[in-house]
Amino acid sequence: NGLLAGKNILVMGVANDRSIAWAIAQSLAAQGARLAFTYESERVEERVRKLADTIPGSIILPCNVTVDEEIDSLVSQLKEQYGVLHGLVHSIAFAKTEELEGMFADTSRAGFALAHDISAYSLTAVAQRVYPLMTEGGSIMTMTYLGAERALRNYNVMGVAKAALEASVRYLAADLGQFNVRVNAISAGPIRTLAAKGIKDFNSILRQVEERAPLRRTTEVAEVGDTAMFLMSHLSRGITGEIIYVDNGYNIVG
Ligand code: 0WD
Repeated sequence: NGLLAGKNILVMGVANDRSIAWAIAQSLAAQGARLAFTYESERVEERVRKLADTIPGSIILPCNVTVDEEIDSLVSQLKEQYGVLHGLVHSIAFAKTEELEGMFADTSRAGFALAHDISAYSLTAVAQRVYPLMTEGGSIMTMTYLGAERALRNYNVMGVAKAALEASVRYLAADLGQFNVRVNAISAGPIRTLAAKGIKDFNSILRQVEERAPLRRTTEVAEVGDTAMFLMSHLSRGITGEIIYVDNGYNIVG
């Protein structure tokens, strides 16, 4: 039962119970989706397994997105277990903390490459391998932030990587539409997670949102989860290549 009954969805990017991917998983599970979670390394395996165990019928598989062979083996296991895949939730990003303060102008070649590899290219690396499993049509989504469009203090190289990610969403949507696969992104307002810890002055960013966002509050993860559920469902069938803001309106006033 539910809007996602009978759908198999891959969720990448759960690190702990505060992760946006975890809130998305809750919303998807509530609508009857069958979920496969990935974990980046043994370091987080136990934590992800414990979380996944709370959602009956879900499975967990390893995948560090910087390694092509790991994505290949993920996809072959999904093919074996599910046959057909209906959705992909990509909620992964990384940059070295030293690149997330001071001037963007100081970004190193290695820091730039790493941030783009994990935060932008990984969407394409996974999408190019999973869309052939989406034989009944599919929905792919990723997570982005306003720093893709505006030069926000301290967001630096991650903003440049998010701009590449958002452009990737449009190009992937253009390519995969012929296979009835949609590709979109959610641009979320700031949420206190592990990844957010890396961003300097995060508290003042939250305060600014509370003061200026039209709805006068910060974004709750469940708001992102429910929009992700909509994007994974038939309800959003006419939407592809879009960046959808779930930020209580902050981007329109900034
Ligand atoms: O305010 C926020 N928290 C916002 C986050 C606002 C708008 C967008 N986002 C985005 C982030 O940029 C990211 O794309 O949402 C996505 C999810 O972020 P999150 O939920 O805030 O952060 P977190 O719980 O840390 O999940 C990101 C995870 C990694 O966690 P850690 O903290 O261990 O790096 O991405 C995963 C990992 O689980 N990840 C990887 N997965 C596979 N392979 C890799 C990798 N190489 N690197 C990081």
